[in-house]
Amino acid sequence: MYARVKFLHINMNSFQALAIYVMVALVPTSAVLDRGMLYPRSSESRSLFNLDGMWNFRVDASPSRNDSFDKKWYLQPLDKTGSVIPMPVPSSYNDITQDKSIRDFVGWAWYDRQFYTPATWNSQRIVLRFGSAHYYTIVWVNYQEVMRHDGGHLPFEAEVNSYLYFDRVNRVTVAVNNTLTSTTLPPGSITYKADPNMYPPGYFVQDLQMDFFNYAGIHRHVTLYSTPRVYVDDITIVTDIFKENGIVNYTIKTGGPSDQISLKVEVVDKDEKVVASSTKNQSSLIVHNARYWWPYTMNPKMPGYMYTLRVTLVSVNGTDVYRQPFGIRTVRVLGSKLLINQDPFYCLGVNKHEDFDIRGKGLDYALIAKDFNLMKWLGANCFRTSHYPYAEELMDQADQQGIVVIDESPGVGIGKISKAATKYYKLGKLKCSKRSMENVYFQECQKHQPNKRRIKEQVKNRKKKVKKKMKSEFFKRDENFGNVSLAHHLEVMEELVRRDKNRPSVIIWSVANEPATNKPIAEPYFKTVLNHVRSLDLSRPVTFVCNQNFNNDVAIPYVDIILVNRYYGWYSDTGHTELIQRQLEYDFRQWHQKYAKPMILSEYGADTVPGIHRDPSFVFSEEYQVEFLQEYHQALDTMRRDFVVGEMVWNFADFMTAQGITRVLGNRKGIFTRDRQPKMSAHVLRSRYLNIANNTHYSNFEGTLYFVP
Ligand code: BDP
Repeated sequence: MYARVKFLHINMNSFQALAIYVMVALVPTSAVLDRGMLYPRSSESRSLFNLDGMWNFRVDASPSRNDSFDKKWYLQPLDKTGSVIPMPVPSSYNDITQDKSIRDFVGWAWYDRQFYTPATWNSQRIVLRFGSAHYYTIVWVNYQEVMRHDGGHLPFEAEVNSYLYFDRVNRVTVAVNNTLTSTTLPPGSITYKADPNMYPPGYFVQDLQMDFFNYAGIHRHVTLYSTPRVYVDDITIVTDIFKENGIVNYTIKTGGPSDQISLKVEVVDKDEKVVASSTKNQSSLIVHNARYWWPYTMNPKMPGYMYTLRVTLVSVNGTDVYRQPFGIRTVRVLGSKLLINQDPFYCLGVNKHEDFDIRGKGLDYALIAKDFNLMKWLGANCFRTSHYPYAEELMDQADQQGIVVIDESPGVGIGKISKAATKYYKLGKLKCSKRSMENVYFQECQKHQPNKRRIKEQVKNRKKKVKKKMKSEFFKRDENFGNVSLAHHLEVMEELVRRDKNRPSVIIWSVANEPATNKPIAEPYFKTVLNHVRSLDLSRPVTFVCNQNFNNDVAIPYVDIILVNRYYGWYSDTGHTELIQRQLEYDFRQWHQKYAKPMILSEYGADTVPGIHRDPSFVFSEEYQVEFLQEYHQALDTMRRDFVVGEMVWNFADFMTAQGITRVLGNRKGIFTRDRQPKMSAHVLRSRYLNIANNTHYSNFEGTLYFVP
């Protein structure tokens, strides 16, 4: 990572200025992540072998949910442990069968399959990689454990050479557990129903703190790939612009035995022309007359221009070639503006979900293509990966098509904290100054939370009642702001940055959605998470998505840009569209007055059942959704030339949720149905987005390129 510096206003010619700029820009300012998670790409030195397809599948529905481990299912073919069914990979397993107990299953689900390793890979390094699996995953190859991974939505991999056979068939076994607890991301909880008159022994339910179906399984590609023994492990690219030139700051990490190696690093344009090169593992390259990466609404003629950093590593062990796509662009928050390549950007946005019939959250190329076509049809130039990181194959489309992404972690609904923990937090505060709590929150928490002896000492002098409560509630750690949660959150953010840091489409990191940032403990927690992400990547603004109020939120001081979700006229003052403008404007102006940071309305929406019509409008009708959105638009129009830099409708499409009395087959706030047909609101939003894209004076958008109905 590199220090970002402002342009130097000194009298010199532009080449001198550029040279100085590059020198200053090269100062490393943050710890580079310890290892890489490059997307598996074939090259003259690398091969891929895809393990997608039909796997064997069975769930461990034993009352303890642990029979499979007691009986060591991982030491035998899965079909020897009981009856298996075919299960597609990638896909969620929930909606594949006719069996309700599989749809709603909570616990360990098991997969296995056989494969052969290409004999030509014998002398290569071989890696087994999962694009994602929900959530806690253990992987065995030929009955030996090779890796564990905590959390869904992000890739994990391990070198598997020593586990593989080249002369006979191999087996990969996967156990994946979708249980959500107070320390997972997203958090949730398991409630045991104790009343023997009403429930059978051991009956439990999974409670969610999120509004989407808890789809589970192996959701993305499973890939076996080969590299030479000495290989390109990681590439970090941070770009800058200087007049018409692009500056490509890069760092290469290599892996394997540290033999003598030599590197060739080349910037290659779309015509395969090498436009800059170096032989160093860390340097700054200048691309003269660069083509910048632009969102398609800011440069419809050449949106999403991608270069390739071609890295060739030569060692006595052979040659490795890796081609990393990247774009040349900058993102800056300046006053109340959000700038891309120094030009103000206005987000005409949608919030999405990875969600579709049958495959649930499983990777689906047809759906990705359709959704990008729909976003373009709509005139949307921006989406948020609500509420977790999306597939790499989907993110590639955002890069290539020039659609901007707010990249969000799975930190959705962080909010549960027991009364005892709140009390304990306050108790801790008495001992440590506020300052030390904030600065060394991590260490302080370690002192405070898991240390029973210390807690015991402190509660000794307190009333018996409090002591009892603290013991029973607090030691269960039934809250989301504890040390375990924080450590996991930091790790997940590292995984996300590691995966997506080179994507030009990603302009903002969002660490969470709607956490309880009205609670005092949220301040050190989010300060720690936000600052950690900043330390990993100084080149993008960092934020979380907030649903608290300007007068009670404790974490907004630590963000670069304010994202707020609002449901005036839906969850409050239901049906009263006439109040929306007043309420939204008052609210947003208060935030702005207090913090003077740019703002995005990151969610607003109303459930709408397609085909239901009411005039005058009535909740759930298509007319209500249209009227509701239009009221928001009027309020946004009074602020968008000022400090509001974006709007994102909730939601792009209807999506599945848990069963509940407020959801009729899922959340219906989509402007498209779940099968991607437009409601009336989609046409209204399209007209607005295309008009703004055509008429904005903020961008260098030229002429009328879109049909405006
Ligand atoms: C917001 C949440 C989102 C929900 C939405 C809703 O961020 O996940 O789906 O409300 O209730 O608060 O529709």
